[in-house]
Amino acid sequence: MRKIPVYTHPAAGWPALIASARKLMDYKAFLRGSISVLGSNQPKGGFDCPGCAWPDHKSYKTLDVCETGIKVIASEAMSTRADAAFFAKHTVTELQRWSGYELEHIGRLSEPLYYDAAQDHYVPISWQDAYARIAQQLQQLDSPDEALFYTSGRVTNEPAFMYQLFVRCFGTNNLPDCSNMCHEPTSVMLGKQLGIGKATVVLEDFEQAKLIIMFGQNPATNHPRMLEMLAHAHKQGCRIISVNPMREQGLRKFRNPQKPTHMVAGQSDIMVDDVIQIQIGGDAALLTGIAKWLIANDKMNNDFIQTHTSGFETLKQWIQQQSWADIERGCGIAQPDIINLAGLIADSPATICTWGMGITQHVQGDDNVAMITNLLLLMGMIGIDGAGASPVRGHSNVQGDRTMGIHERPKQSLLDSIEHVFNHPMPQENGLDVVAGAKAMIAGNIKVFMSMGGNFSVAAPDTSTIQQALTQNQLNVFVATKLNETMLYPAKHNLILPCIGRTERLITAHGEQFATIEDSMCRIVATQGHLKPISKTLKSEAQIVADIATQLFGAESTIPWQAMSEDFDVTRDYIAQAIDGFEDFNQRIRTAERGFNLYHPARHREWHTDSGKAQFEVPKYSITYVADQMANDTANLKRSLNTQIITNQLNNAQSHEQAVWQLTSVRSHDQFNTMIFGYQDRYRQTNRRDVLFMHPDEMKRLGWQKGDTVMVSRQDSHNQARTLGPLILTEMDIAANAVATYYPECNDLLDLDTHAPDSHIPSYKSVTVVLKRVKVTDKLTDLA
Ligand SMILES: Nc1nc2c(c(=O)[nH]1)N[C@H]1C(S)=C(S)[C@@H](COP(=O)(O)OP(=O)(O)OC[C@H]3O[C@@H](n4cnc5c(=O)[nH]c(N)nc54)[C@H](O)[C@@H]3O)O[C@H]1N2
Ligand SMILES: Nc1nc2c(c(=O)[nH]1)N[C@H]1C(S)=C(S)[C@@H](COP(=O)(O)OP(=O)(O)OC[C@H]3O[C@@H](n4cnc5c(=O)[nH]c(N)nc54)[C@H](O)[C@@H]3O)O[C@H]1N2
Ligand SMILES: [Mo]
Repeated sequence: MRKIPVYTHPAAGWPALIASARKLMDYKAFLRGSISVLGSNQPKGGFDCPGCAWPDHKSYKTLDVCETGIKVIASEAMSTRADAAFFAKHTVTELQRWSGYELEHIGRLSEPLYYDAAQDHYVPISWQDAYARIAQQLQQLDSPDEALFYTSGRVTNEPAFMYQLFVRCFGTNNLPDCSNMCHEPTSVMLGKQLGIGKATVVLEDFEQAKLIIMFGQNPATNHPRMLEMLAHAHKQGCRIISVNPMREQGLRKFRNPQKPTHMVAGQSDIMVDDVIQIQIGGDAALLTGIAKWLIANDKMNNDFIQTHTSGFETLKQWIQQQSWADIERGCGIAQPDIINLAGLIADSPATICTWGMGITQHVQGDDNVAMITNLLLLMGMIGIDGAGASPVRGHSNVQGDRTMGIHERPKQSLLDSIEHVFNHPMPQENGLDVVAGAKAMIAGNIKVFMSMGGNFSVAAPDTSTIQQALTQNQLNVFVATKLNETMLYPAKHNLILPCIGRTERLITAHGEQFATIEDSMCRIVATQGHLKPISKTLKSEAQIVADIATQLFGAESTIPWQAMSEDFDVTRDYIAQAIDGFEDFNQRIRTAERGFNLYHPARHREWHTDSGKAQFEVPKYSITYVADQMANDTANLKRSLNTQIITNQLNNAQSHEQAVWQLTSVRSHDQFNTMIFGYQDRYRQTNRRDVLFMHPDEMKRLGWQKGDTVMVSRQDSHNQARTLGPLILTEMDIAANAVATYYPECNDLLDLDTHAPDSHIPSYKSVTVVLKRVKVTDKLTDLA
């Protein structure tokens, strides 16, 4: 039997609020008034919470804010500044040794900075000089394709639209963004299969669903506002199943901070009926098993398949060829349990599948999304109330940035439309995404790197190699609110341009501006900050883009860059002309109560696909891909990674398979991506980040104990050994042969060549590793 100390307190509820309060106290000296928190996700004039992309509650009557939101807001709203005095005190080489936590707490960037290599310090520079340097370097390039323009999903629609326009007018589609590391398989596969790469559900569907299956998602930590919806659905009799190698404790029970009675009486709602504790990377195999049973027992929606889909026969044949033995081996779940789940799906009149990074961040990420979509199509679960596909996006405007044209592989129709509206030629060649862009930089083919938010090198695999490559560039430009590691590997010319954040007021010559975002369910809402900007020197992202464009293109430019940055209505009028679905944008955003929904053709069973129908897709990889990989790697590792570590491990293990593990990476409660707020992960009961989660039964099998120190090694795609550690062994109810650690510290273990074929998403959630137990002395000594 599995004995695991479980976190018994409900998610959210008092412990969450106390933790937030403590967080607020930590930040108290820095937090500029509770007004920022109170203003978020509120009916009128508030700002959209930068915490995540989950939609606001439809009533907007309650204060829709959560622990994650409070931390993210506090991080931006702190009044400590990383100003010129701070940078005069610390060299860049010294700052390279600071942890993510330390960098997070130095405060807000407050003036433009230039890297002075002679002194190894960041020093102030005027905005005008900064722009002049940028324009000069961009003009010197042999080709616009030698520049790479990254975007992180915090950027609101209006500046995002201006940024992609600027980049394309400059002449390249090199617009990688954090989506490339996040929901790219979703955008690619839903696009291919349904004709649109976005969720088919709206929030109201969760009230009518009878079955919700959550694949590879941990909402208690990452989308806490989703819990209320789940608890509500559950109360209405909806079954909720989580498919996850981990039994995430935060999902067990939920106490609603919005309900005083709940809190005082100590009541809680149960949220998850069952956890399917799948092998890492086993989702496509599980979904194949489910489909196999549904087809064999004729439980599909034949009318829907007939009328609306294409490719069913091919998929059916492929599914029939998959054996139950392979299915079980591929996902680690026994046939009767798979059939049980298939039975629930067959009986449910309204099923929603939600998914997160546990589905997308694999070599088979595209296949995983395809198999979820196949399942929904088999059952006709798209285009009816209470059912559909619900990818849950991370960054608050990652979906909107894409809609605005931040895309390295833009649709021809988008390019044509922008070209027509601005009467300016657009580059026609596809650009570089994160993986291809990072590789081009490492190969020396990129000379200029510009980053609109984000922490490129730390978020991507091969962190150190990218950081070295950054130092070889001619120019790096960072538009940001906070200092991070990527800015500490300066190019020949290196600039930090501090910008106004989402919580702050944006006042231009045309008065106070509001911006817009698109949530995970295609709703466009307004966002307007309340706080006085941390420094008078800050500029808005839109202003920075406009100024660089003006400097670079000069008076010849026919595009009114400055007018767009000063009056977002002007920008919105252009968006209305250039981007589908934004007709009468200015009027609709003002008159609609809390925004409007973009038209979603697949929701109305209109299929804008190649075949004109919804498309079944056969997976590209074998459903035993991960299991085979582990078996092969055992042999390969023994042969080519002929180190003490591996040989000892293999000799000690009872069988080769037991020596090899599948490693996944997860987020904690006290971080937002690469921004590390603290070291607590309440639901997982740990207060450090250098941990390796493993099941206690597995520790016993190895004769290891919690608290032991381990090194994690793998062989990368160039047969080179990579090692991470020392990490502290920590108990977790996680599948056998699976281990987990925190993102982003593990990203040097991962490489840019291990990614999905179409979407190019890095395999952050599954790599084969071997473990070595060590004793921590001056030099780590082998204990195995
Ligand atoms: N507090 C907080 N909130 C955040 C963020 C944050 O860093 N902190 N980041 C934001 C962003 S950008 C994003 S994209 C979202 C991410 O939100 P999630 O998608 O919830 O992110 P993760 O924590 O990376 O992983 C989710 C789950 O995948 C599971 N998993 C791992 N491997 C597999 C597998 O092979 N199969 C299955 N089925 N499950 C697997 C893990 O156990 C984990 O529970 O959160 C957003 N919200
Ligand atoms: N191993 C592993 N790696 C992963 C993942 C994983 O699960 N495992 N997840 C991946 C995912 S899902 C994502 S989305 C990426 C995240 O990748 P990124 O989006 O690149 O990373 P963030 O940490 O969100 O970026 C934080 C920085 O953004 C800047 N910033 C914050 N707010 C603003 C703003 O309003 N404006 C501007 N201009 N800048 C701002 C600050 O300087 C801050 O340091 O990481 C990916 N990497
Ligand atoms: Mo993300």
